[in-house]
Amino acid sequence: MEKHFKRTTVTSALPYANGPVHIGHLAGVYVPADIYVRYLRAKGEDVLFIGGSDEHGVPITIRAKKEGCTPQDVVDRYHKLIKDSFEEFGISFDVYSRTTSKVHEQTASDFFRKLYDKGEFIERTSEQYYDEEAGQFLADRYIVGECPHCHNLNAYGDQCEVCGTSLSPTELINPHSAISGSKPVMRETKHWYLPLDRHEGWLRKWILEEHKEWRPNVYGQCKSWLDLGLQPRAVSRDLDWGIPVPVEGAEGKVLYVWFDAPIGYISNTKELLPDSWERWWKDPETRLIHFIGKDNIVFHCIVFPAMLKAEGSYILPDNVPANEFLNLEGDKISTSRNWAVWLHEYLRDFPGKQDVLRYVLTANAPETKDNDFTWRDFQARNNNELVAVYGNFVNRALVLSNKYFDGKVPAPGALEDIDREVINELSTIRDRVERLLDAFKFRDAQKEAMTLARVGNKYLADTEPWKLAKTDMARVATILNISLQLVANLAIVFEPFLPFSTGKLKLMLNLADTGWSRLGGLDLLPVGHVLGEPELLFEKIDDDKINEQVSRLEEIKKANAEANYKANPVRENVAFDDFLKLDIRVGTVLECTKVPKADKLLQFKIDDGIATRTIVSGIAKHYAPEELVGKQVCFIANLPPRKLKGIESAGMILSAEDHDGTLSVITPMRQVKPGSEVK
Ligand code: B3M
Ligand code: ZN
Repeated sequence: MEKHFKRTTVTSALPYANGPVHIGHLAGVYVPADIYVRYLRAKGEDVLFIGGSDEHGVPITIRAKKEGCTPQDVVDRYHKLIKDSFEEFGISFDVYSRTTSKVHEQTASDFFRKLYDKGEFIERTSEQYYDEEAGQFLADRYIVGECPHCHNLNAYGDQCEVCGTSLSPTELINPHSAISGSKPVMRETKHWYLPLDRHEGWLRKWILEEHKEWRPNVYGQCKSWLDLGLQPRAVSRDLDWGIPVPVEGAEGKVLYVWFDAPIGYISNTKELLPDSWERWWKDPETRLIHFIGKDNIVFHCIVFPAMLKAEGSYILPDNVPANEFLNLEGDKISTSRNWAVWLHEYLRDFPGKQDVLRYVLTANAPETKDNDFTWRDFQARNNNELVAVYGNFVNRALVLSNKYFDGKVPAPGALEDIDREVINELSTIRDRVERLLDAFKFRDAQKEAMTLARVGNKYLADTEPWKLAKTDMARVATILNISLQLVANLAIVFEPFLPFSTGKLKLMLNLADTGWSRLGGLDLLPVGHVLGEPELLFEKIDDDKINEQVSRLEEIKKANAEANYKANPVRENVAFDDFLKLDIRVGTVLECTKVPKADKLLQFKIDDGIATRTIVSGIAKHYAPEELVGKQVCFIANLPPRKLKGIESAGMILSAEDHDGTLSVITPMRQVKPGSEVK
């Protein structure tokens, strides 16, 4: 049975305040969240939309160091930029605050303290690298050294990007600090851990049994985490940027950014509603929904719920509609490679066209799989859908009403079949769109709305009222009355998706109130109602504008390719005989599975022509194991075997590494016999 809720708390991921936001953020999190919230508000439901900037974490401190300013300077700058971008795109937060706010520091600190007092943490002492020159402990990523496997001199403390092996900093040969360059020393340090293993039982039941309705990507990710077994997670760090751990003897330690950030949702609610915030977080009749991207699933579905449960007085999320990623012109969006469409730049190049981007991003929403944004598609959707269908219909209905009825809504007469078809279509629109929005299927919901505009456009094209004007004014009145009612319905159904154009349309219709419940009605505009001035709702985008964007991206691509070559210059020549020493062969993948407790490793069983060979490879982030079964791969057959996570690996699978670090397994162009040599 459907549970009844009194109100809904909607959160959207708090973006890191160390860079501007781009179309990927908008498509994956903020536009869908905003559509949902606007829809609930239009229905008259009680809803709160919480946003804010995530202002802690190591990357912010690194950025500050690089720029020679303080972390506070960095977050001040980007918090403002991000907040402005959201406002300009109509993301209708009830509150947009930040994790450096006083309220948040207090809230997060109290939250930690409560869990600490309840005995919900465990304490562990471990040895970690310490940079004596910089006077700080080093996060794994900030230790560099020689890879013990392939001898790349610039391997990171968590991974060698050349051979793909997961590392821990203690495995590096000749480690040094990426901050000062000095040789770090080992120091003991104590941290607090959230023992997720203790929570595994109820999490399994709650997610795997009680939330089967979650999106398959979300449910699947949770299941695979749970099946691997949960481990305690450190919730503190040795760092001088963040919220101090509120416990004696914790000097120099702060809350881990992923501990304090989700509490930010609560703090920001508190900041907005100091007296009634608890209702939005603790009342079982409140429904909590987290909008996030797929890289945040584990934190919102496992870690944060465990924190809330441990605290004891909070509700848990009812749904976490996480999206996959949006690519740009076929490539992964990347801040460091400047491969992105930044929101502030879009607005500079396409002023006033916020809705066009909202529309295109929803039409291509990465709801079930990664999706692609291309400028050609952007142009086509604007010109062929918004302008040619929606805009055209609205314009014709209004201009004709002006021309024949002096800008007043005419009275309808007897209905014909073609009218009834349109009215039928209208009578089911509300149901269809609601069903989709309630299921977080924004892309299909918007498609339904556009279908209604198509129906209107076709209706006018088929009935041709401009031809009837000389002979049958009563018929023209009926057609235009129905058309105008359709236009008014479009103003309701598109409001969550296209708020700016809807505002404009309402002015043109002189329509003040549009509750969602009136959607589907034929009486939105009473007979005799005086319409406003018609204007163009959308305008065509010409080739020049698009070509500019495409060539900008081409230049960035070229610059990135050059930079990549510079960073990875072709190595010095080797003797041909040395090359011949390498025995590279083709094998067929018989089995492929994840290696437990190693998020980067896959274990292969490979038919190498004479036997079945086990190879472990660090490509788990790039492939799902089932994708590789049955495929042919190339591997080095004569490397000495080595143990990885206790598994003996006999060889190395070859992959190509893209500029962004994405790995692609090398495979022969035609099927060959397993064991064939590569030369
Ligand atoms: N700042 C990560 C991200 O922007 C992180 C989200 C926090 S949500 C509480 O993807
Ligand atoms: Zn290596």
